[in-house]
Amino acid sequence: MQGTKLLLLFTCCIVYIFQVESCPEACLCYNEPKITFSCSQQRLTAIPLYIPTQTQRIFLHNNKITFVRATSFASCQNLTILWIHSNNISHIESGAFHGLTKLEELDMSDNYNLRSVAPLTFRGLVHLHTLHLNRCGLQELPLGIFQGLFSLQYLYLHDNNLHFLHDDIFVDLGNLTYLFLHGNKLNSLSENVFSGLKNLDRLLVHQNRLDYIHRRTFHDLKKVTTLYLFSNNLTVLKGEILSPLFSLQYLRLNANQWICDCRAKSLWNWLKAFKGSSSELECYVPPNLAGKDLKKLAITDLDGCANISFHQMRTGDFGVKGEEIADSCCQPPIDKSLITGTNAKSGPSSHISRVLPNIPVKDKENISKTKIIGNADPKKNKTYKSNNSSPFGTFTSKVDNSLTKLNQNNVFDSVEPSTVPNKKRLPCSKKVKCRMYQPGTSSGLPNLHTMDLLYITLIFIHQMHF
Ligand SMILES: *[C@@H]1O[C@H](CO)[C@@H](O)[C@H](O)[C@H]1NC(C)=O
Ligand SMILES: *[C@@H]1O[C@H](CO)[C@@H](O)[C@H](O)[C@H]1NC(C)=O
Ligand SMILES: *[C@@H]1O[C@H](CO)[C@@H](O)[C@H](O)[C@H]1NC(C)=O
Ligand SMILES: *[C@@H]1O[C@H](CO)[C@@H](O)[C@H](O)[C@H]1NC(C)=O
Ligand SMILES: *[C@@H]1O[C@H](CO)[C@@H](O)[C@H](O)[C@H]1NC(C)=O
Ligand SMILES: *[C@@H]1O[C@H](CO)[C@@H](O)[C@H](O)[C@H]1NC(C)=O
Ligand SMILES: *[C@@H]1O[C@H](CO)[C@@H](O)[C@H](O)[C@H]1NC(C)=O
Ligand SMILES: CC(=O)N[C@H]1CO[C@H](CO)[C@@H](O)[C@@H]1O
Repeated sequence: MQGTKLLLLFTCCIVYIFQVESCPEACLCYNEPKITFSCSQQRLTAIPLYIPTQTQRIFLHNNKITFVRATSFASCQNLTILWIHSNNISHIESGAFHGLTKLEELDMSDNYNLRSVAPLTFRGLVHLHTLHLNRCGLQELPLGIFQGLFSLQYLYLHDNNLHFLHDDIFVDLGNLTYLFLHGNKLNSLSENVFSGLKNLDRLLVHQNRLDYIHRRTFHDLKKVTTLYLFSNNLTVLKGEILSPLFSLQYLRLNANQWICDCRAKSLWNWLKAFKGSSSELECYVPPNLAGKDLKKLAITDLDGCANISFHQMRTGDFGVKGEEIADSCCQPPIDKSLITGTNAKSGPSSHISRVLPNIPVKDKENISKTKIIGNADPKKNKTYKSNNSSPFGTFTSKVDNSLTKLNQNNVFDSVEPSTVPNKKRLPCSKKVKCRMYQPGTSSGLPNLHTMDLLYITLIFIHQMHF
């Protein structure tokens, strides 16, 4: 009995001494279940200078820490868990986590002002299995940032400002099972962006700005069961792109701008064969199918090629690589020359300006007319045909016909009074006046002609007079 009392007193003394000697006032230090140093929600503006070297877990979340020094955790060789989320960290000194070879979990989420991390920040964290970098205002991830993180299983990068990912950035993450990239500003997924992710199970890339996915982007993702791509700007996605996803069970593709014409056929076929569960795919164009679920259409609804503008057509077939254009049902040879060496995202005008030097004058005009067509809103004009199965998109021969029609019916005929002699129309053939015609301002042309006629008439009257 007395022995127990003595032991209790002794223990108290030891704990007291330990706390006095090594635990800052605002913090809580305890040894079970693990040696823990906890100072959360204490309005700390800096990481405590002295953290016991034997510490295995450090909790510093919900403070106002702004800075992580290279020396902050350097002595804690046995550290396995480090939570510094929900602070205001704007800088991490290079080497801050060096030597923490036992670290398993690092949570730095909700440090909105972090914005960037140095390439070597996580180097050597060979036992890290969870890394939270979500809501850190990250604008980019440097090449090699995840190099050597062979044990990583959960990587949270969502709700940042990422607009680009380097090829092979995840290539060492053979154990990764969750990759959360949603809520960023990614425009495209390149061929090798997900290389090496052979054990990935969940890939969330929704709520980005994706308008291009390379045909081989998913080539390593044979174990992915969940893929979210909803709320992006996808217009075309070939079924073949999804075919490496052998294990897929849950697929969400809703809230994109799907083009439901011949270009959607391979996706339609893939979806028919898909055994898992998938979201709706609301058609965006053509107008008569807008809002309908691609999965519920008949394959014959997808015959033909919708009459859509460059602006609407951003995905897939309009991608950076020529090969992807070649097998499209809508793209003609001329578009190849348009695309070669240009970016999928450049607008019609930049296409044209880059293409001009290599193209004979006649073709230039054809292209500038294509541009006019591209920008015009078909719904606003009488000449718009709701017959979507007509293969307008085949720009080569068909486009010239419809363009000629457009010129004849829509511009010249509606503009020129029928009484105007034919030869009066000739001066406006190519060089000067027609160039002034701007897309969407068809009223510019009639004014020009009226002015011309007026002027000619005036001169005529003038000469008659004298
Ligand atoms: C780290 O843990 C090992 C094994 O548990 C122990 O021997 C060593 O003393 C610890 N290091 C420190 C600095 O506490
Ligand atoms: C976070 O730090 C920035 C400077 O990096 C400062 O301007 C801002 O006021 C801080 N925010 C809070 C909530 O403390
Ligand atoms: C997965 O992690 C284990 C141990 O952490 C490691 O030995 C193994 O090499 C990793 N696998 C891959 C594919 O990197
Ligand atoms: C991209 O998609 C978002 C939501 O999915 C939409 O709000 C936005 O208008 C789209 N942008 C373009 C250029 O289509
Ligand atoms: C447009 O191109 C086609 C063939 O590429 C050519 O036959 C036609 O004359 C061109 N039209 C104009 C107005 O230059
Ligand atoms: C395509 O749209 C243009 C207007 O943008 C229209 O003049 C043309 O007739 C359409 N072509 C077809 C085949 O519907
Ligand atoms: C649509 O156009 C095709 C030829 O381009 C024609 O055969 C068909 O009758 C048209 N359908 C309608 C509804 O106008
Ligand atoms: C014939 C016709 O409806 N023309 C219209 C084409 O579109 C322009 C601009 O959208 C209108 O101003 C024209 O009336």
